[in-house]
Amino acid sequence: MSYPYQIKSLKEYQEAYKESVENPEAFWGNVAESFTWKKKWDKVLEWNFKEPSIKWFQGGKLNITENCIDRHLETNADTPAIIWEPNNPEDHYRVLTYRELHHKVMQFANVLKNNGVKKGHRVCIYMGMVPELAIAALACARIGAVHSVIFGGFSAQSIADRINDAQATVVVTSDGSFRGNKVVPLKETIDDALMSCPSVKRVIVSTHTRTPVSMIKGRDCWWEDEIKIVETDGNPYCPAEEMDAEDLLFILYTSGSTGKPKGVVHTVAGYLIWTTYTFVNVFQYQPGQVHFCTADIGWITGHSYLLYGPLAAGATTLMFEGVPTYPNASRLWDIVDNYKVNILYTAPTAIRSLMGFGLEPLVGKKLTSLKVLGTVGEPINEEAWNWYNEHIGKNRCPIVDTWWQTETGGVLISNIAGVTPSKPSYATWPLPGVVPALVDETGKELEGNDVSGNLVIKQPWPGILRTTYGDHERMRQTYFSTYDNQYFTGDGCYRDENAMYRITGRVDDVLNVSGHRIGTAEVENAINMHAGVIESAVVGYPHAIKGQGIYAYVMYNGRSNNEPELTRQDILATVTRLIGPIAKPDKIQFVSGLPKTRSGKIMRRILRKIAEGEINNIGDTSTLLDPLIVEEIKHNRL
Ligand code: 6R9
Repeated sequence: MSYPYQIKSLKEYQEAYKESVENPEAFWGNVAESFTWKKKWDKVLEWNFKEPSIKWFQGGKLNITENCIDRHLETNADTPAIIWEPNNPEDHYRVLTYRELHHKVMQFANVLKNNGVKKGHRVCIYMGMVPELAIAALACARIGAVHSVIFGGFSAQSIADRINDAQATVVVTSDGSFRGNKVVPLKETIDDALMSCPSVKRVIVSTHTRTPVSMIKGRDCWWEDEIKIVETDGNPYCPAEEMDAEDLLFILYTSGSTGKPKGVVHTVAGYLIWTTYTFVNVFQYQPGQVHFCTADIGWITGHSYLLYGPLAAGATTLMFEGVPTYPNASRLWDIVDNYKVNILYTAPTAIRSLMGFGLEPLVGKKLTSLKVLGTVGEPINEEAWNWYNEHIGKNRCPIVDTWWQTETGGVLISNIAGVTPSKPSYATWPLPGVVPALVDETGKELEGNDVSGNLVIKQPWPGILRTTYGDHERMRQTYFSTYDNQYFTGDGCYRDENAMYRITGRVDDVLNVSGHRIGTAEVENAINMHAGVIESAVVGYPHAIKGQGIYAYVMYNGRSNNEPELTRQDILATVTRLIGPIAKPDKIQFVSGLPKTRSGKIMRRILRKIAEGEINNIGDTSTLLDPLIVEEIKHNRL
């Protein structure tokens, strides 16, 4: 595999950048030539951010699995595509070559077909980090079904919301998954979810933990049995469905500042090209290297840089089932040494948590195979950046700080490993095709350098979301209505004297807890569902390991009001039941009222300051209905 579009020098970056923004059609048309098409496109790009309507490579026909698998068979069939490291280091690892992956994907694609899945149908995948998850997603793409992967930590209620929104007809799951010393009963959670999901006709269950599960006749079947059926059919071949460039590839739900999570939609050609282009460039991937992205496929980082980007580039991608601290804090370093990992891509929260164990877990670890380190998901503080650089990269591996979002499909702003300069806590410069700008509250563009504002993007790049599933107006409202003709990221940002970008965090009501996006409104709605809760307000506060913690102010007058600790536990259980453990508040403060304006709006600014501990710097409270409540809240602050 060669990558003619791989940028090799600062000069090449500057040239590519200029060409890509001045003449995007010629630039991306040229990049697209390196992919496998069943029919080439008629028009590279057509767009307007008003409706919004964004179409890349219209008229083109292709299948992403031919790009991720088939095209590597001729020369790289025996190259490992996926290396799987189990949760328990004593268990057997697995390697799937491109040839084996091809076979397994086609087999499971036939299983999906046998179970009534057709092009355009939505398939929900709820699994742990096992190769079957990758196989299931690719099998959907093979036959043109739209996958919606749901992170294994979400509750039955969250799953049901997502399944119903997408009207999925089939669910693929496992009996359970292993995470550290826990067994997560996935099928049981699916059973609970499906009590309110009439669209689901079939559940395909793979065996992994051998956790006892209920199997409902007519609805549930075993993955292994279904594979046997297609094996005895004798013909494992499954042709790759011919897809339009703009056909749906997948839906991935993500949190916003209002309402329920929305289904971000990515389409086949633009997503393929963006993830591959950014993977090969940002990490400077070289054929034969082993790429280790620690993200779960349940999040966008796993979709783009564990699955699609690396496979399209013919890379070897390492998939790890467990967690960085099990059985001990040396685990990631053992994996790096065992498989001679060349690229390690992880989140600042993982780095900070491992930093907390000191240098002992690094004793005897070589880490000499590492060439490039990456971070993603949240701002990285300088201390963590320096530790990563010194103790993991041994001051010889460039660190790429990659800024992007579920909605952007792949990285938008990042240094290019070893090619463009890095700067601790800066994502630095935009990649080719990306035109960022900073605007003030009124939408006025802030020109020049050394300025801070809200980050917007002025032109489409191939990986931009196309819609929010089933509700296009919501896409317009959320991303294209705040500022005219610009994609609004929701992030605040500083541009330094060298035009390098430093992302400072969300400016909307979205929290980023351990690199996971959580809407404050979602958490509030869950807390308010708890019997006895009158009202609540949720804000973020700085947390040494998670980046942000969740601080909830709760008005409660239910039963056992005199047992606050029990009530706290009950509220946590309610949030876990409705969303999942990742949304549990770190702190719950009971209050007798919330600071509100005369028009009834909660003054979050004040609550945020108190949660951050800035109690002497609250600002103006004169517009409050009841300024005294602020004194009470300050006084009882946790
Ligand atoms: C890929 C991913 C998106 C939000 C984004 C921003 C934050 C991501 C970052 C970063 C600072 C980075 N974010 N990468 N902040 N530096 N390198 O994480 O997608 O889950 O949708 O989150 O994460 O706030 O807006 P997603």
